[in-house]
Amino acid sequence: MATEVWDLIRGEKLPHIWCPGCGHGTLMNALLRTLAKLDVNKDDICVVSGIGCASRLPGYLDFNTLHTTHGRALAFATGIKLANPKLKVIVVSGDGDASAIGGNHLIHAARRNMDLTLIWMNNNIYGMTNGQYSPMTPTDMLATTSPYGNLERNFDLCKLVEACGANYVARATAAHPRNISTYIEYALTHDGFNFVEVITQCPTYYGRRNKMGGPVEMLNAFKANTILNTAAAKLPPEQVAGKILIGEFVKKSEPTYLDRYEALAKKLTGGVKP
Ligand SMILES: Cc1ncc(C[n+]2csc(CCOP(=O)(O)OP(=O)(O)O)c2C)c(N)n1
Ligand code: SF4
Repeated sequence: MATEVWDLIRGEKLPHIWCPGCGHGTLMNALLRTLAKLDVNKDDICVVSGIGCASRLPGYLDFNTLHTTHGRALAFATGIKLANPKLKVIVVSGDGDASAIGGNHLIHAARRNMDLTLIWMNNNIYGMTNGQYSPMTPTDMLATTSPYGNLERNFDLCKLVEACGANYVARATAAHPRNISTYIEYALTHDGFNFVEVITQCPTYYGRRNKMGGPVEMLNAFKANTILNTAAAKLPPEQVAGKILIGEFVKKSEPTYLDRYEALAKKLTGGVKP
């Protein structure tokens, strides 16, 4: 029997904590539909998170789930995967969680090409703690900790993860739910470090403070400012400048950490299980 989305939700945990119009809900919807389509066995999946609005997601999913400490989800997930390589381990994280306090874990999980899927919800702000700027808040934008405009520069985490050596890197926005599902499906069916960035809207802290309108206006802005990377490659740079690039940036099948680990174990034991 085909899996229904409702079968994958912990109904008793609802209502969820997210504000009306929060983009994290769109991501959860796309993730659930993809897992239902793949007809996964619940016991084979483990979803791990750190702390933040984004990181509350696993609590609503009826799988093995682990809500850990801020920034450390990838470290816990690495341990889970090494202890039980048969599990499909999915990490969900916010921009603060994975690019600030958890940035070092991200670099090394991607460098190892560790067999994990990281779904990264980038809403350009620390939502849960009332809107401090994050490493993803663009210069000059307002936050509770940058009331006169952010002095820092944000950066492209997809490029960082690519440089670290991940097997798969893709980006979509909450205005592109079909792309989110396509990229998550690929990530969940391939080995190595799979990174899917989803740009989400935080109307409560980022949108309101920066006078971007409500969730609908923020989603329309994502749509209006987005270009697929394959289309962008055919355009002159001035037409791409300032746009959000979405698409699949890296798609390769280099040996993963577990490939190397298993090869070494075989070499040392001659294939005989201790
Ligand atoms: C060690 C530690 N430092 C700081 C915090 C406070 N804290 C909780 S959530 C959070 C930011 C979450 O932001 P993000 O990861 O961008 O997710 P969002 O809430 O925007 O979805 C912070 C700073 C914490 N819980 N633990
Ligand atoms: S504060 Fe922002 S990120 Fe958190 S639930 Fe509300 S809209 Fe979403």
